[in-house]
Amino acid sequence: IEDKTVVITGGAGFIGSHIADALVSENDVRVLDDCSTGYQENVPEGAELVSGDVRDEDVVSAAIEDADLVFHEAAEVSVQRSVEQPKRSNEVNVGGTLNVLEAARDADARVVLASSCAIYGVPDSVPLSETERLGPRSPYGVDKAAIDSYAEVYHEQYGLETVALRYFNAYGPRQTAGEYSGVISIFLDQARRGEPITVEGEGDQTRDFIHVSDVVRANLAAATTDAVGESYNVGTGEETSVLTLAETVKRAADSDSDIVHVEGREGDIPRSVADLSKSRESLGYEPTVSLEEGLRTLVDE
Ligand code: UD2
Repeated sequence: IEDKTVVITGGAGFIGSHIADALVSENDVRVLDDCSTGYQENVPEGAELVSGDVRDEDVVSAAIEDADLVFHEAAEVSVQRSVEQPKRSNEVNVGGTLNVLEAARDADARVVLASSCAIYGVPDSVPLSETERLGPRSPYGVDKAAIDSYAEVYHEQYGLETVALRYFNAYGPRQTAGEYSGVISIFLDQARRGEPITVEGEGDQTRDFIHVSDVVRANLAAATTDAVGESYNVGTGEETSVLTLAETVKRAADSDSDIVHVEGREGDIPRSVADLSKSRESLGYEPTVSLEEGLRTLVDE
């Protein structure tokens, strides 16, 4: 991808800033971010930062007006916060996406959107293929199911080139450890401080942990594929239990932390792992970073 005008919403955040890194040297990159959870320092040199909220239609349309390609990563990503404030979550996640899709229609730009495996909810079986029945269990999941469908409908109705990427559990540099953050950044933080690693419940719940560099690879493939108007799983196909994760993080960080069990989450998803057949076939996507390797490089940061 070169000589394009690229807009990355959420480009000061975790995943968006890594996409910006990958594109900034060969393209005009503009980041739209309100820096509510992102950081200005994450935006690479050479990229333009437009401060603004995706809920603001005028800001979004001005940012996308001359774009060839949009990566829409801006979102309220916390499942827990969506449970506390479902309306706010909808306004950011669904309303914000509609602003992006409308602006992209006007600009005739391709849109690659961040969907989520949260749209599957509690699956009948794993691995999860894209044809699995959707059954979101949180307002966040409902938001992502809606935007995943909007992407398809905008292609069918308006001929917009859209690709929805259903991210599994992403991790890597710049994922912040906090109350609302992903389990890997929390465990790593605990391991480094020598504090107890808090496994919620038995720890037999599973996830498909994908390194952010592989998420970026999937985005770059989605930006050029002919197979638009489609949704694709973006994971590794490897299923890891939370307890195994705790042990692996402890080992990778060479930590003395105890692994303790705390109360499990109500309505937690018991198993999650991606079937990558469709992504391999149509996007030519292939994950490259194993969990062990990804954790090791994260520890060395
Ligand atoms: C993640 C994403 C969410 C969505 C979803 C898709 C985050 C913060 N959330 O939700 O945006 O895309 O995936 O399914 O990235 N856990 C512990 N101890 C802790 C923290 C978590 O045991 O201190 C467990 C937790 O109970 C759960 C698992 O780790 O079983 C993963 O939790 P998470 O919050 O990282 O991610 P998830 O899958 O709920």
